[in-house]
Amino acid sequence: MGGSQVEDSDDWELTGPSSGVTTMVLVGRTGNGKSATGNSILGRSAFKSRHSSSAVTLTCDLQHAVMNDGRVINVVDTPGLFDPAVSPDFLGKEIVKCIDLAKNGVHGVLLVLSVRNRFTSEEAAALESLQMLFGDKIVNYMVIVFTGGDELEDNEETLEDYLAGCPPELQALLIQCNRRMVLFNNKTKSETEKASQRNELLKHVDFVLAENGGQPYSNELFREAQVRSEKFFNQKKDIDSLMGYSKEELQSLQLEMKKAYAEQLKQLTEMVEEKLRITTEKLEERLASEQSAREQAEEEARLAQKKSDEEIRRLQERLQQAHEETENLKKQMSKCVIL
Ligand SMILES: Nc1nc2c(ncn2[C@@H]2O[C@H](COP(=O)(O)OP(=O)(O)OP(=O)(O)O)[C@@H](O)[C@H]2O)c(=O)[nH]1
Ligand SMILES: [Mg+2]
Repeated sequence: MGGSQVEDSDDWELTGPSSGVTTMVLVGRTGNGKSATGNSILGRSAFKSRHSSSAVTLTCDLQHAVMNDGRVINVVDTPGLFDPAVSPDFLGKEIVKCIDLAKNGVHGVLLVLSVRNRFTSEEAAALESLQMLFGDKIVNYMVIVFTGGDELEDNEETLEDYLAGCPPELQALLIQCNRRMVLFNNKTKSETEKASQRNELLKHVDFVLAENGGQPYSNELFREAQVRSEKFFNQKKDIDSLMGYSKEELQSLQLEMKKAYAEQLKQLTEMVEEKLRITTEKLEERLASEQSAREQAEEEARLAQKKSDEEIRRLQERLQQAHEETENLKKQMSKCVIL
């Protein structure tokens, strides 16, 4: 299925308003293994994943698989959306695309981290942007996927060993997510290992869903996209069932419907861009206030140092003075003894 085409009839069946499927969105820094993880979950090479110094996934894409038990899994792969190099324009459009693909709500947000890369403060900031844009509640749906399970195994390390030395930002994140995490080896050829890591992940996602009253994650952006899509879906059905119209008339109706859809998409993009602008502003404000607090602390430390330097100088002077006085006294005493 060509996952990203909204006009694709297969997509409409799988992401259409009444479908009951599990939708998971992969997020995380470029190169952390999002696409490889998507492929492991789906059990096929659905997304392009390879070693490259530049970003491999350039746009959001939805792919699906039917599990052995009949369960339908949707996976939305994304580029490194909140990477520092991403322009706000691109980010806005890709987020709208992602929302559009997952408009029935998200059952699991899979934050992909790699045990091969250190968790950076940039990654922590990216996560903060995600929370600001979609609301804090999104953390309730988050499961952390650590890729590179094979490399830990080669070093005879467990995930717990690895986490023992991880930065405080990551420790805090793990607590926020109630330690919902799973280690993935995307290189494994073992079918048993593939099934076991996938089942562990799905167990977390099902648990998250149960914890959230069976309701997938949604916010006003998703609701907006859903209302729009339902309207489009119904219009499409109406046009498909029209009788007595010529082929040209039907084509022109379809064209109008698509135009209206594009217009609504534009409105949603504007909504997202506005939210992003506010998010960026808030982050900048916070960074600026942190910077000024840091500068103030540095200034206070500098003054304290200056004060202590002066104190030391004064003490040294007093010591010198006392030393001189003692020497003088000694001299006077020796004169007295001679006399
Ligand atoms: N050894 C090992 N390598 C992995 C694992 N998962 C992913 N990789 C490798 O990591 C590299 C990046 O993987 P991708 O799946 O392309 O990463 P991505 O997050 O989708 O990257 P972008 O699409 O650029 O955002 C590839 O060379 C993968 O083969 C893993 O579990 N073990
Ligand atoms: Mg990718």
